[in-house]
Amino acid sequence: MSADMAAVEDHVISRAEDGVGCITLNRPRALNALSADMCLAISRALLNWKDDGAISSVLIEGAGDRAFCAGGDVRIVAESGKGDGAEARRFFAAEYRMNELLFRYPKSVVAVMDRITMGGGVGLSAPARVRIATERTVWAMPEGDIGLFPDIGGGWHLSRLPGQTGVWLALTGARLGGADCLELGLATHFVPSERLDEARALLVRHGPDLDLVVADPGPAPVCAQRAMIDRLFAYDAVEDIMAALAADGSEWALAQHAILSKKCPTTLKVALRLIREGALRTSFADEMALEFAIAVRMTRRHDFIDGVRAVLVDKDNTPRWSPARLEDVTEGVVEGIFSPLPSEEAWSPFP
Ligand code: QUE
Repeated sequence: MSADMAAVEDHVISRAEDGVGCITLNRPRALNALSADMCLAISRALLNWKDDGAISSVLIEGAGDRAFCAGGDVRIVAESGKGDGAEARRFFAAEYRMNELLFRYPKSVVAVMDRITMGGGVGLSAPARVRIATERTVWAMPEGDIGLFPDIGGGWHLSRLPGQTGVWLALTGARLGGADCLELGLATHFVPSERLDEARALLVRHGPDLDLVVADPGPAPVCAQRAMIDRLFAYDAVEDIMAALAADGSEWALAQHAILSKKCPTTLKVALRLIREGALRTSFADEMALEFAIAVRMTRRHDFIDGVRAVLVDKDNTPRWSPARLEDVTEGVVEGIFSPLPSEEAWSPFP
């Protein structure tokens, strides 16, 4: 085995433990952010266990004490986007194939959404049958900060959340805690982090029945905002949402307006259209094929290159969006980003 292979294998640990296939994202210094090779390693384990009679369920968790999974290796994707984009395509193809495999996986998958669960981490957890949040969960779709878009099936998952909460989360990048995740259905169970070891032991011995370790997370802050979210984010044009927030004038609405004013304008329009269209879609594989086309376009645009520079490389947090104003993101630009790829470049799921 080459040194490179060993390093990649180390970033994903997979092992069978008493009938449970355990996958650990093991790249804690990068907040367990996914690389193409990590997605391939996870997929290989899932495919091996799919028809293995000795494996009844799969557990996915993150190593270290900071994150389940903070997203994808977007620095490498941005480097690729400056050039021929080949590595960016390899990354998204592998990540979305893994997402789609999880979505239709025939066995129970359990995702432990302890601590940071963002972007790629949402893609790993949202399709899982059992989604465990804790009091340390920090959930978000923050792609508007870097000129990307809420991918990993965001058009599907976010459009199926209650009311307009998916639109609010996609556009503002709002962070949710464990109680909010349970309230919105992003999590199916709330388990105090001190009981995660017990939860793990229960899974191995009894399958995914966690009644003995769940707890009441207390009030979900999002509940107090639901009426405003559902009223002010109900539009089909980002400009209309901005106008509604400004006209409302409440402290909360103006805070959302200020947040949206800093996000990548093209991301905002792409995200809203993706969610409105995603609500009507009937095939998750179709969703991922569209998101792959969008990802190929978005990662070659100036906004993504400069967004990654500003947030993750130089850390000055001042990306220069182009277009800088919502009204200059024309229907034609968005249409081009959404247009299907030529068939020889199109994404396809695992057979
Ligand atoms: C917005 C994002 C991402 C982000 C920060 C944002 C994102 C992402 C990462 C990330 C985090 C840790 C890593 C890494 C990437 O940060 O998508 O490689 O080690 O993947 O404000 O969309």
